[in-house]
Amino acid sequence: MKICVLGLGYMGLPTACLFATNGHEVIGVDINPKVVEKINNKECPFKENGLTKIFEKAYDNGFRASLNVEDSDVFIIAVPTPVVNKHAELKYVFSATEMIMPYLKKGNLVILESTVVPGTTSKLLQNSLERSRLNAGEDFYLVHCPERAIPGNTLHELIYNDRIIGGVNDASNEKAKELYSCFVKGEIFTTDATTAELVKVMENTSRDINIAMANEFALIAEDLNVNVWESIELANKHPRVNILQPGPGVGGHCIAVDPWFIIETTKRARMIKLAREINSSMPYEVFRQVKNIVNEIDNPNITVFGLAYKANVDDTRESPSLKFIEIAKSFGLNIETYDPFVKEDDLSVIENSDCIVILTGHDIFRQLDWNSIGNKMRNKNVFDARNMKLELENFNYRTLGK
Ligand code: SAJ
Repeated sequence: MKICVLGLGYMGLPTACLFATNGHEVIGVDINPKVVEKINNKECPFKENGLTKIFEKAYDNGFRASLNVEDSDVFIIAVPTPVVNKHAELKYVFSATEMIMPYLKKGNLVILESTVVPGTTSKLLQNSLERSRLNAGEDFYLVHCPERAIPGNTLHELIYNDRIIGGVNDASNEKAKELYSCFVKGEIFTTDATTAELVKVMENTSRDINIAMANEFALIAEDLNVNVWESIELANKHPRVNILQPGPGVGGHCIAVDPWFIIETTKRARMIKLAREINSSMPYEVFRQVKNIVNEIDNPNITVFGLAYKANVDDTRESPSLKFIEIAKSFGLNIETYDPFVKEDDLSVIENSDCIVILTGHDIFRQLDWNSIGNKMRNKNVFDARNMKLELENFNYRTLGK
C-alpha cells in the first residue's frame, strides 16, 4: 500500500519506518521544514533506541518526507495533542485532517493515532472527512489506533505490545487490523472508536492516580516519621499490591497530559482531577523541604541535578524540575542546574552550592565523585526526591518521604 504518515515525531517517525521496512511505500509529512530536510538527507531527526538503523533501512526502501500530502491508500495522523490550560489542543489533528481532504478517495483508510478526547474520531473527525461527500465506513474506512510505546523503548513496544484498534465499523477494523499485522507481533484487539480513545487515556490516567497515591503516602510517612520507600517495598510483597514510586511530580507528554482529556469531558472525574492536583503539587512540596534545609543560610545557592522528566532520557517536556526551578526562582533563590542528558554540562555548577536537589534519577548520578563534590560545596546538603540511596559521608542527606 502507499501510506502517508502525517506527523514525524516520537511515534509518527518510528511508525513510518516500520511500515516502510515491511513492504509498504511510505511518504512522511511534517510541518517542520527542518525535519523534512533532515529525513531527506538521511539524517534521523531525534534519538530513540534502534531508530537510526531502521530509519536508514526505510530510507533505502524509498521512505521520504515532504511538507505536502500525496495521493495515498492510507493516511495516518500522528500529530501532537498537547494540553493548553488544562484542555486538549486538537488543532493539529484538525489541520492534518484538512490536509488530507483534497486527497481522500473511495477505498482509503484513515487512521488517527494521536491521543484524543473520547468521541473525537466518531464525531469531529468523521464529520470533517464526510464533508468530502464520502461516507465513513462505506466509501472510506476510519479508525482510532492509539500507541502505547514507552519513550526509550518505542520500537520494541510498537512491535511487541498488544494493540487496540477502534473503528467506526467492522469493515474499518478489518482493514486496519490487516495493515498493522505487517509489523505488530502483539495481539490486535478491535472495538469501536470511542472505546479505543477511552482505553488509551484510561491507561495513563490509572498510572497518574497510582503515582499520586505514592506521593500522598510519602507526605503521610514524613508526618509519621517513617520511611515511605521501605513501607512501599514491604507493602508490595503482597501478591496483589503494586504501589508505585513517589517523586517530585509527574512529567512527560503523556501521564501528565492524558487525564485532562477525561476531566474536560465529565464532572464525574473527581479522583482523576484530585490525582492531577496532588502530582502537580509535588514540586512545591519538594521546594518546601529544600527551603527548610537552607533556611538559616544567607542568599543560598541551590544546584538542581536533573532536568529530564524521568531517568536516563533527554526529554524535558512537562518536567517537574522546570516547575521546581520556577518556584525557587520566584522565591529569589540562586539556581544552577546539572543534567548531562539535556545539555553540555560540567560540575563547576556545584561550586559554593548550599544544597544539591536531585529531581531526576539518572543512573550516572550514582557514579559521580561525591566526596570531591562535597569539598567544593559551601554547605554539604543534598535533598534527594528520587531515593537514589547514595552512600554519602559527612553530608546532610535528606530524602523525600523519609
Ligand atoms: N513517575 C513517578 N513514579 C513512578 C513512575 C513514574 O513519579 O512510579 C513519573 C516519572 O518520573 C515521569 C512520569 O511519572 O515524570 C511519567 O513517566 P512514566 O515512566 O510513567 O511514563 P512515560 O510518560 O514515559 O510513558 C507513559 C507510559 N504509560 C504507561 O506506563 C501506562 C507508556 O506506556 C505510554 O505509551 C506513554 O506514557 C504514552 O506515550 O502514552
